[in-house]
Amino acid sequence: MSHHDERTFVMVKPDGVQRGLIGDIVSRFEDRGLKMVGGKFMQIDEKLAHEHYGEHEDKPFFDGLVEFITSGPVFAMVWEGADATRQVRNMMGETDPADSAPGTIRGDFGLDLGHNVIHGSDHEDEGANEREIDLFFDEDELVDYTLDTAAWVYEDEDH
Ligand code: DAT
Ligand code: MG
Repeated sequence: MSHHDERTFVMVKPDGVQRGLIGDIVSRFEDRGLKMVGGKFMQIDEKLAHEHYGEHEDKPFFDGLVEFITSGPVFAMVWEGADATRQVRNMMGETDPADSAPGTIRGDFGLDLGHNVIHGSDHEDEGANEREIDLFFDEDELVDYTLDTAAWVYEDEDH
């Protein structure tokens, strides 16, 4: 069942927390059949923000992005499942909520590029999922367990 154990890093951003969207967003991933293996309610400090968004440090929006992501609590998570990184990105929609299809998280909950509710590891950036998981979680904060519904989500999973 190794092809069911891809892990990806996901985070409800400060706007999503303030707007009470943690539950809705968690529900979407649960409903999809993904398995939560880590979750942490926390506030990101300047140093972690710079590490997490390092790829954008030369962009004009970087300072505003750091200010926003450190402005209030976030809910950081690790979700596991088949093709998890790409599937989560598909469920998130486009970077700009204004370009995101209805039915996606950003398309349903956002209108503004600077307040786009959720972060998910980039599936086109090889290894970004593992790097971001390592940045936010210690190994002992991730839980290995069997989700009893997996046999109904995956055809080749044993009952
Ligand atoms: P994503 O969050 O979809 O992976 P990204 O990695 O390109 O998008 O950018 C990280 C965040 O930076 C994004 O969620 C919102 C912000 N951002 C991206 N492009 C921006 C822009 N042109 N102006 C303002 N903020 C931007
Ligand atoms: Mg990105």
